Amino acid sequence: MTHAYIGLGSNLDNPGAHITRALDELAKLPLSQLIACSARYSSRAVGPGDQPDYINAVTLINTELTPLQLLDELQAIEQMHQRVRIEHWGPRTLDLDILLLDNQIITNKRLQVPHPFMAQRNFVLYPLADITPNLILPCGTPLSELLANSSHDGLERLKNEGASCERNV
Ligand code: ROI
Repeated sequence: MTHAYIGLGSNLDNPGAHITRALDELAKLPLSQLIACSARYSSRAVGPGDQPDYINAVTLINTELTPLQLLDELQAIEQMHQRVRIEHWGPRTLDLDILLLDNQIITNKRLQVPHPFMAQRNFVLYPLADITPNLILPCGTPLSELLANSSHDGLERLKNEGASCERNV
């Protein structure tokens, strides 16, 4: 059984609705249980051009899927949201990122864990801290240390509505 933290992001076609649906779909993943959801956040887009703001959240699941099986399942959910990759780091209906899998370090051509950019992204760090404030990353760095060096700029905590989670925070 692996603890998997998954980042959710959307900035197209009613992002809040995509996040709500994705949470329901994550709750139905095979061999897995949804354990906790962060609050939702509105966040200024990181990336090229003038993109709409994102809605971001993080969930924690327990899973018996292998890392690549989990990745396949997440990509299938993204496809159900008509995810189209128009441009690198461009706007998207739904992005599901594997952030952490226990203390595993994975460098595979399809999957890198921990997520390579998570430490620089406030829209990942703050929701993670909602779920597990005392989290230590596989490299030994406490999440609290990353948060202390992370700006709150462009990030707004929203009310958590409609999430299908046993433990909303
Ligand atoms: N920017 C924000 N604010 N939130 C995201 O989820 C997000 N996802 C991305 C890129 C395009 C890097 N920018 C983002 O993949």
